[in-house]
Amino acid sequence: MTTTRTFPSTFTWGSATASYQIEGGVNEGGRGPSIWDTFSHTPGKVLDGDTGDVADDHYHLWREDIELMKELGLHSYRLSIAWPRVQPGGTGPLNEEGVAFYRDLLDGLLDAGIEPVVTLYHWDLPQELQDAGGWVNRETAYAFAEYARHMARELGTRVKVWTTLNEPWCAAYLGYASGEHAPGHTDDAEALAAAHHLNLAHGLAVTAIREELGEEAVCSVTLNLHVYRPVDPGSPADLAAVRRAELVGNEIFLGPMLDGAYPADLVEQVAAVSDFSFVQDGDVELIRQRIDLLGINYYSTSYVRHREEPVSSTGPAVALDDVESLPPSGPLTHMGWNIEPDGLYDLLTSTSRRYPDLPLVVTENGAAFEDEPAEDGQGRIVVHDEQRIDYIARHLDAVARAIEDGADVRGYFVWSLMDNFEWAWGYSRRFGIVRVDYDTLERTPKDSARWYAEVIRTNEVTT
Ligand code: GBH
Repeated sequence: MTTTRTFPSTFTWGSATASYQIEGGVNEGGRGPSIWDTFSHTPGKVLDGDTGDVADDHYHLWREDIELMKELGLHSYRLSIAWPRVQPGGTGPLNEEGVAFYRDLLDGLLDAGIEPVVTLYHWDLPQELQDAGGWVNRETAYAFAEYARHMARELGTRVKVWTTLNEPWCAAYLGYASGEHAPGHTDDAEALAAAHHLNLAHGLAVTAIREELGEEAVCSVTLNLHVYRPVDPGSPADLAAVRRAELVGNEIFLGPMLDGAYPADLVEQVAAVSDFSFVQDGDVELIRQRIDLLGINYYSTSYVRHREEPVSSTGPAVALDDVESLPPSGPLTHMGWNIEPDGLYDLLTSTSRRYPDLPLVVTENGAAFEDEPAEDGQGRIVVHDEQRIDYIARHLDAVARAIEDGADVRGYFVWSLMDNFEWAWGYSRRFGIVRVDYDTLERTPKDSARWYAEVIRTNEVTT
């Protein structure tokens, strides 16, 4: 039995990347160092010592990459700007050559009929700002707003959709609590301060963009909202554990950004870690700005339960010593994440019910699998990535069902357009629908790319 679902005629089909993961050219065109340059060059931080020095060399090959997007028929492309490329020190003068790079790239996209969706922060903080404390320092939020203002001024005629931050959860908890990401700190109190200052950065940036561009500008933020499932749905203790996980994982961002307050039970829950004294009077008013779209990145679910004997975590879980996360089970992706399309359905329908006037966009969804490139007999490389097609198809089916059931979902962006630097996993994990050969930098569309082009062309998905 197969099911075919049709998407609304106005649905936006896209794919996504991020600057540090694809650009390379780290010492070119006046770019300054970012925390990911420092981190990836620190032995032991990234698998196999991989760095973003060359990555996909998109800095030089972007014209070819736009051709690929054209062949796919993408409506839209989600990219991020490397802050240290356009403002090397994080404050102070702009680097004209860096700004010109993005101006040319955006013009190339617009000429190809592809609408750019621009993220201002996908984790590559200028190193100089880190030297002054990074996201633990409140000043970083103000620096970010000035950078956003510059970008709005410089690129505002080319960019309609702006995203302030990508996944502040990762920037705060992986950067400052687990240390898996740059800057590699392991201090739970720092992670909470970072989360607040990222929230503040978002609000101040939205204000700055609107001051520059007026109501023309479409402002958004992208969150990796977590779907936590109770191990025993009949257990009140497990349900309470889900709530605690949601507070630290989701509500710490949704609360101030969209509801106008940090939930009281969140503040209470983290009390042993932090007194929240970094929140100043009036901050929440600065953070809570109207946004026009909410970006959601979704990959998998987590199963949690109440833990009688608290265990202190060395991972990203802050103030969750009494919440146990089960190891993922069932078929897993190459990241070790479980595959649960219904999690996306639940997330989209519940978020849309909670914020009925806020359109949603799936700004990332996709999967790493161990692709096995082969020769097609005529010397061409082929990648039969059936598992990736199956993953994306089932998640698109979930998106279509959510829309049928009333969720206001406007678009979907596959992560990722092409294989790239997968953070702490380096080049060992491939998310692309286009293969990148890291010796030759050659791009080869995988079967999933051809399949996705057909989804876009027909505006429907069959599972
Ligand atoms: C996104 O992060 C990033 O925006 C993107 O740059 C990245 O390449 C892509 O996804 C793929 O990783 O840790 O077992 O509890 C997603 C990061 C993935 C972090 C899911 C939390 C929960 C699984 N998130 N993860 S687990």
